[in-house]
Amino acid sequence: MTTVLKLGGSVITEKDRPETVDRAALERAAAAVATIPDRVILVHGGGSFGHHHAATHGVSTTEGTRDDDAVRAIHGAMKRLNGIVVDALADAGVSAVPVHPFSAAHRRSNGSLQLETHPEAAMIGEGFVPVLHGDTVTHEGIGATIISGDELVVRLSAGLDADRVGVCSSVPGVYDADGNVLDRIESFEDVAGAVGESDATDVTGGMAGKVRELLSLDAPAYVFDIHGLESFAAGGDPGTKIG
Ligand code: IP8
Repeated sequence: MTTVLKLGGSVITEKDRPETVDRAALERAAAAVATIPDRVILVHGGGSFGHHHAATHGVSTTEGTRDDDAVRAIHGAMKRLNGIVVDALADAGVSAVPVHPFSAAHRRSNGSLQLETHPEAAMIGEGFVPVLHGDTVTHEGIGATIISGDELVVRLSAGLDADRVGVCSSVPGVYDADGNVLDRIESFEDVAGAVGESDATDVTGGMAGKVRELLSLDAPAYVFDIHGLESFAAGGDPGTKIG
């Protein structure tokens, strides 16, 4: 069994305070990850590290930059957060190793992502837990753009033939128009009116983008918050099941 799990940036950081980690949440998440019996690939989002710098420099998944200072600022912040996450996982007993998408991926001019998953397959085969993160990536024709953790989750899940996908976010699941958590989403049309748009400093698309990308997977995906993470780790069905 292979599990791909994203820890949302808004879960492990304090999103309104630049470059501030939510230690309690990160340690809780790391302890839960340590209990997952499957082979695991982790991805984490940008939270108050990446999004802050991306917004400052006007960079998004489609708005590129050729300003190398901007690339270093965004990538550097994400590497700092990745180091903190990897260390917390290691302290919890997880064989975590860092993987930086900027050095492993790029976009073609049409926006399609080029990312080999053989290195991650080899890592999990050897017992390591690769930990990737939302990042900036070179984008042919427009310099560099942002790659979201959600896009990485989708690519890794497909490339590694994942059996289960988890997205631990700041909300307990995907809400319907009345504010109730949906148990299951089988098509985007079911929820298009309810999932809304992203907030101002989230440059990668918020819940609508997540749902769209997760629906494209063969494996079942779950969106849940930190309170659902232990259940997901134990094989349960927390939050909203997508697909
Ligand atoms: O928080 C975005 O990743 P996400 C990462 O998963 C950056 O959307 C660099 C803004």
